[in-house]
This record gives sequence, structure tokens and C-alpha cells, in this order.
Amino acid sequence: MTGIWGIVNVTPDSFSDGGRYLDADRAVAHGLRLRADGATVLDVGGESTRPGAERVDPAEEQRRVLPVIEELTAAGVPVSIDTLNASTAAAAVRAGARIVNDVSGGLADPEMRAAVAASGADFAIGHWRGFSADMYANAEYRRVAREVAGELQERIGEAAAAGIAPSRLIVDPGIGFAKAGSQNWDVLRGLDEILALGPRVLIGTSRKRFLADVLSAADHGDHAVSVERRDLATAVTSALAAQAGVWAVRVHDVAATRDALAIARAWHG
Ligand code: PMM
Repeated sequence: MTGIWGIVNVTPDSFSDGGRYLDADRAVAHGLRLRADGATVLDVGGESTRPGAERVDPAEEQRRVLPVIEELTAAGVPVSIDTLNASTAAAAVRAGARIVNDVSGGLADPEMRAAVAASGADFAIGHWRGFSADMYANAEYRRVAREVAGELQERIGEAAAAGIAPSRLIVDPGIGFAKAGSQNWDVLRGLDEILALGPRVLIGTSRKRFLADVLSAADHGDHAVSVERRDLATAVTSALAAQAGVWAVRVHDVAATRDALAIARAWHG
């Protein structure tokens, strides 16, 4: 059965004067809600890895995520840490995280692979071609899915060389990372190439711009592309990805995706 990773972002709320503990409490409550909705893993992040986002100091990142990881782990929930930083990955695993989710696949921080190898955690490696500012300049492909698979194969080899067994790996083609609109659809259409690599496959389409582009074209731009419309689109792509054989999908709205996956399963009997 396809797993559902629920996204727990621990980034400061500028409208809150409650400070760090309130933010952490809110993140824990949100995580428990996603767990009740059917999340199999909670993916906790303290630095937005979204295209265009500002970098955050690792010490600040850790101040944000570690209390949340400790509490969610104490509540018995499997946690992954979404980070580009080796020191945060190591500290998160000490706090209870079982998976390190690095959208750069180990490229952003030269210490990452060794940190993950030593930690014993599983390692989710994304397809990535550089930090946000350069990302779209690097979106040049001839055959997108094949090239993404080829680069992920290199990341798998590097992880293996660092002592991380293939059974500990999860690969993610990095939807929206160094890929412009239609290139994301090329990747999804070519998922077999990613699946053929061997490790478990994770896909994150949630609320991403390539979905909003399609929704906007569908109603000729008559209505704003709300979060609700993006979540519905995400449930559809997640069900199709599940049908294609992915191991897990990473989403904001766990309940909608849980329902979509249940309907897709019913279809297949
Ligand atoms: N996308 C974002 C962040 N982390 N991790 C994985 N494994 N795959 C993704 O596609 C991915 C990710 C984008 O940021 P968001 O948290 O705002 O969705």
C-alpha cells in the first residue's frame, strides 16, 4: 500500500507573538492531526527547500525542528527530517527521526552522506541541480525522465560508496526542482525509469506550481487557484503515482490523498 508522508513545516509564523514554543506546539498538533488523517510518516522541516526560499542557519533550523521531532517520536509517530544540512540530519536522528530527506540527494552538504551512514537512518535522495537561485537556469534536458534517473543513479552510487546500503535508500525525482512546468509531467509520465532504479520511490507534487498552471488553464484563469484546488489536484496526481507503483507520496492535505488512494485501490479491486 502506498504510504503518505504528511508535511510538517516548522517555520516561524510572523503573525504569532507566542514565540518558539507556541510554534513547536502548533507543529506537533498539526503533525498529530496528519497522523490521525492517515499519514504513515511525518516529514518535519525547519528550512523551506522550496524554489526561491532563503537559507536558514543550521543552528536555528535545529532549534525549530528538534523539539517537534522529540514530541512526535514520543507519540510513536515515524518521523523524517527534511534538511539540506548534515548537522541537522544527525541531530534529528538523535532526537528520533528515522529517515533523512535531502532534496539535494547529498549534494548540498559534503558531510551529509557520512552523517547519514553513521546515523543508521534511511536516506531519501532527491533529484537536484543546485540551489534555488540557479534552479531554473539548470532546467535543460533532452529526455527528462531518463536524465533524472541517470543522475539519481549517480546519487545512489555515491550513497553506496559512503556506506549506505541500497535497502536504506528512497529516491525522489524532485518535482519542481530544476524542472519547468511541462518537464514535471515528462518525469511523471516516465516514472517507470525512476522505478527501475530499484530503491523505494517517493513523489512530492503537493500544491506545486505545475499543478496550478494546469488548473488555471482549465478555467481560462477565471478563478484564483486556491489551496483547496491545489490539494484536489495533488490527490489526483498522488493516486496516479500510487497506481504507477510509487512507495509513498509527500503531501500537505493527508486526508484528501488518503481518500484518493482508497478510491484508486477500490478501482483495482
Ligand atoms: N518538495 C519540497 C520540499 N521537500 N522533499 C521531497 N522528498 N520531495 C519533494 O518533492 C519536496 C521535498 C517543496 O517544499 P514544500 O515543503 O513547500 O512542499
